[in-house]
Amino acid sequence: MRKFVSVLLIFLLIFSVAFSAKVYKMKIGIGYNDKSSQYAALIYFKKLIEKRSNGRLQLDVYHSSQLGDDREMIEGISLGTVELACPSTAPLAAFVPEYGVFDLPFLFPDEKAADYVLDSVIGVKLLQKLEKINAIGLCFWENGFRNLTNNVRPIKSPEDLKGLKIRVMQNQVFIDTFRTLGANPTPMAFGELFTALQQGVVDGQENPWQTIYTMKFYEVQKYVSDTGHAYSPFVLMISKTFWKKLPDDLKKIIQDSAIEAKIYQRKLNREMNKAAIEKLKSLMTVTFLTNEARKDFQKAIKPVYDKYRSKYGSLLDEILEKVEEYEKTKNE
Ligand code: KDG
Repeated sequence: MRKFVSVLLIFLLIFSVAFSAKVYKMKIGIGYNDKSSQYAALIYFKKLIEKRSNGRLQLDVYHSSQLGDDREMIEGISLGTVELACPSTAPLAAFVPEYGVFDLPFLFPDEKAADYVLDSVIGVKLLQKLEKINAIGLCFWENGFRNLTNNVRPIKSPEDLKGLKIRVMQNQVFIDTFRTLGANPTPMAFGELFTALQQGVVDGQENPWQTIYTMKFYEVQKYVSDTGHAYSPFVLMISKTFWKKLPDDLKKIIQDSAIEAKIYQRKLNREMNKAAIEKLKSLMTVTFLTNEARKDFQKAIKPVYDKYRSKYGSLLDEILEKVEEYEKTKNE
């Protein structure tokens, strides 16, 4: 009898180890390369989840659009063919229109204001809207404030943009903004951008400092201006098809690690942006806008706000109120 019980116990032990050791494999693809803060943070996230789950969670990270661009990654999440994605909010607006609100120019005065809004209930509600595309929104990371590069002339005022062909993300707010400024906006996937700049298909593009540096856009662009005209958040999301299969302890590991990696990513992103400005000074002609020129840009894009005010309605009001609240707390 004793022998039977011990054999049974051994059997149960082997069975439970085998059962609990089920491995959940995930992949994620991004447009940026392996020099970006986004890639570094995904590796940080990968290490956290793999260690905390004792290898039950495994993540493969693909950079440089190897799995496709933001849009394809979002589609992959919907279909359940990729497990994770981290796109900019701009292409996401084609699937969940509310996300287009972040592309309104000069919405946030600085990065901390963006954190204040995105980490508030406004952000939580927006993440919940991703259920519509079969996704669970984990949290917001940062792509950052976007600056304008081109190959024709230094941009010192809105007039300088007239007639320039500028690649923009695939998003109507960006198209309207650049059209309003007199440029010729050309929506294009990120993976095609370097070659388009090199071959002169477009005159310019807009992206954060560290993107201009790490993607080597300075090799094919002469001028950059610190327009900081829009702030792009990244959204870290996971396919609901995959999420439903996960045991609760692994869900918790993913959620907690995503937040920890967010803190790491935002900090690194800001440091890398600062460092990139310094490096770009010797590689391109860098123009810093005067306060007056910045105001001229803000005035020139006013029609874009007027057009989208009714579309984004109370969401835009809520964001603007929150930004005001942030300004007050900042000055206290
Ligand atoms: O990995 C990030 C890219 O896929 C994309 O979001 C970059 O801002 C971007 C752009 O201009 O397309």
